[in-house]
Amino acid sequence: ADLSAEALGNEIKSAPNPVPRANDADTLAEEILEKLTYSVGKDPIVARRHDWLTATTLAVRDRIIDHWFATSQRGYKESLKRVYYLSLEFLIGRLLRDAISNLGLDKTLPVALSRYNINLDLIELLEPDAALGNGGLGRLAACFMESMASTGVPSYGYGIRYRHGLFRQEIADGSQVELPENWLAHGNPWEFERQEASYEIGFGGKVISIQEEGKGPRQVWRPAERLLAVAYDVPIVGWRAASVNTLRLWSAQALDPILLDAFNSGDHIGALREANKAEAITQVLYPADSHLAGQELRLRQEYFFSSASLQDILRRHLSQYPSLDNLSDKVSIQLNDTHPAVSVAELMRLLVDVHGMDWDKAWKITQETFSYTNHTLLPEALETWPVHIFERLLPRQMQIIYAINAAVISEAQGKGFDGGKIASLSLIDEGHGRRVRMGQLAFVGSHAINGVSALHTELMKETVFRALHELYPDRIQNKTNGVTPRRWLFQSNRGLTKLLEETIGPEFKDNIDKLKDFDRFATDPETRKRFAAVKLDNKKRLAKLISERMALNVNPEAIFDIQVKRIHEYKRQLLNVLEAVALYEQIRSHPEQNWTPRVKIFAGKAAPSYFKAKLIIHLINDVARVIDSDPAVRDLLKVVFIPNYNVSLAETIMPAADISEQISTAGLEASGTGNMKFALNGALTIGTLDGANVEMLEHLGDENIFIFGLNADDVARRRNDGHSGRGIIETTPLLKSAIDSIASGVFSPDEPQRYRDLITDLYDRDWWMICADFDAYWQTQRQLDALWLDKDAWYEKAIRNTARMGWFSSDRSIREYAHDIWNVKTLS
Ligand code: B1H
Ligand code: IMP
Repeated sequence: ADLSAEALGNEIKSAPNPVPRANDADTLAEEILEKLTYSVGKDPIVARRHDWLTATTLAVRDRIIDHWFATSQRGYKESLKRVYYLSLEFLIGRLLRDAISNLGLDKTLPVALSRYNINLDLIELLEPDAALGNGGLGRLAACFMESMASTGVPSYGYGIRYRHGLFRQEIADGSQVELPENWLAHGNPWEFERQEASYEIGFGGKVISIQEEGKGPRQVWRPAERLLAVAYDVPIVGWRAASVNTLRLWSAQALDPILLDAFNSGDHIGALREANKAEAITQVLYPADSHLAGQELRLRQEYFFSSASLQDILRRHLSQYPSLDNLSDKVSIQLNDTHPAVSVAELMRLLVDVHGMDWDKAWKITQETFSYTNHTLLPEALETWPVHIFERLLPRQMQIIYAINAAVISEAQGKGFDGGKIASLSLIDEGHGRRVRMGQLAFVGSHAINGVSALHTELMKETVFRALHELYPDRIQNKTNGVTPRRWLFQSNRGLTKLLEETIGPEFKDNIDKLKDFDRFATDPETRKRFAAVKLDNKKRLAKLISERMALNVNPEAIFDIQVKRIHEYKRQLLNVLEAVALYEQIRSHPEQNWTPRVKIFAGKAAPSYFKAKLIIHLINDVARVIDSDPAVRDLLKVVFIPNYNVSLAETIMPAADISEQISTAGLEASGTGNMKFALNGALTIGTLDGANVEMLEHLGDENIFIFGLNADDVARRRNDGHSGRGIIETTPLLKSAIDSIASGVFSPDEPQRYRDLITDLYDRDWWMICADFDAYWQTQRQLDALWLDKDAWYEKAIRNTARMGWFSSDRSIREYAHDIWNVKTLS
């Protein structure tokens, strides 16, 4: 492969402006037919729905490409600073609806397709859901890409083109089963392979010191293994095609086998083994959310995509500017968590060893270029790597980390830091068999470090980064997360979008702050009625999906109480299911009472190796089955676990919720973004004072959100005082009875001991404060039951939720990053 900057097309300094295409249905229909015929190669009389999807995608894609070139060229012509978002995860989901809506084709395209008797709503369901991420962190990266395109931030996302994204989940006999996911099976019409944009990536080997005349020694890394990173580009189109940015995903490829020594010596099999080893790097996404896998292959993934991205960034910079001296004026690199943190050492290596820059200057440029977002404080998710693995895989980068560490430590000593503080800010953890701390590395290599909600940012300063914050008090800042209203309101809730247009007018589509105008409709009886009708419609759609996928009927008139997110102990699905069991028992023992019908809906994946999370899934399914087979209760309470939660399923679920469950143990959910999607669509939140819930409370007003339980300080204090659940269980009859039922096998008669581990945890430790918060949670749920009976009051609050959630748009987050961290202008 030709790796040189010169070989990559820098000659084109300008190009003619693309001729704008007509957007009428006739033109679109013609273009789709043309694609079907000449690109898909199908005669319309035999074309299947999938062929029509491909043809439609290609026709839409052409329109994006025109804008794409315009955006890139503007970047060059105006010498704009570019933002690079480095993330090991981009949970983008389906792209067709997004593209159609952002290009403004959502009225005409369905008409065009109807000429061929094709229904857009049906064929779009055939698009695979690109699940190149686990959960919130990956979806945030996807919302940010769309918002950067919408607000006109010249930017690139860099990540990995996993051959297999997050596993598909099935439920068999109540348990999670993981099946491989194969999103590329039918090809991917959104991507463009760029064989010409490929870079060599090395691993292992040794570092040699070369003495050059008149200069100091120069370090040269001679890797033992080498492979290629090949680029695949996906265009990301912003709202009204304001701009089109690039998501560049790297795929690993063996170096041309002819170049391999093994091949030269006739060892074909050996050469192929090398090829397989190389390609293994981008085979699969690690499926543990907020938990460190710790395998060597993961570190290889991290370095692989970091190095390829940095080489590409430097190549692009040098194609435009004479040197790297002005790199930080023209480049901002955002590290999405510590997964790309090795970039700090790699950029130093490229600047110093490869481009011959002196160390101090390189360090200054590095810090000015990088910024780092922290997404979790959970100890089990903080990335550290054994020094011996790091050293073996990345010997030069390890040397660089030692050198950086020495400088930081001497700075801290100069300021009189004691041994304890030095140990805690050091890039090397000496306590656990010597490990490299990626958080500390990302921190010291960046000029700005941010948390993802106000509470989380304060906790960062007090906990993991306490010592570094004392040393560099100006670096940590907050950037509260957001979600894109295009996907999470306009596309997924067309009924509500229409109602908004007809009440407050269409301006909110370009300025989401205008949603506030909806507030004064909260007391209007007509609007309430229409809002309720939209909600019911969305609930019917979800009910239909549940009935089709699970052969289960749910009543759309009941409260839809929904918790969808990764299954994790700290997110406390167990608290929710305990409440369901307690409610079940109450309904059984007091059938005469006027119970409010409820459907409790769960969905979410557990990491395949996370035993307790999988046990919680099993419990939810067991409870669902028992309740459903009880004729005395099943019309009043239903528990449903919908398999295989993903972005597309979320698009149907979010608009259909009456109650949104955001009940993490306070202090542990960094932000949450599902909370924002639900509230934007008019669900009422039951939640703890955690993550962005705290700021939602401020924006919504405390009468419009249902907060319960311990706060983060309470949790920390109780944990310190050796809290356990036993005493609480003994004095809380509802809780005790629910736990006893589970423990005695009421829900698992075939295996009465199945949930023993969960029960023991509650009694002995209650680490997640489930017992501690149970009563407050129960009471708050009953308050919601009562409110449901007063539909006027309910929908007034629901409407105010939608009206007041505009601030949680990811456009607002991106404008803050652009202004406070990246120093780039936005269009609006
Ligand atoms: C979040 C992760 C995460 N925080 C490690 N941390 C991973 C950590 O594969 N891994 O090794 C994967 C993911 N994900 C989430 O980020 C937070 O828990 C949410 O609270 C937050 O809303 C989201 C986006 O900031
Ligand atoms: P890259 O920056 O090399 O990845 O180029 C991506 C796209 O940017 C190209 O397809 C062009 O549309 C545009 N581009 C690249 N180089 C130039 C240039 O020198 N002037 C204007 N546009 C350019």
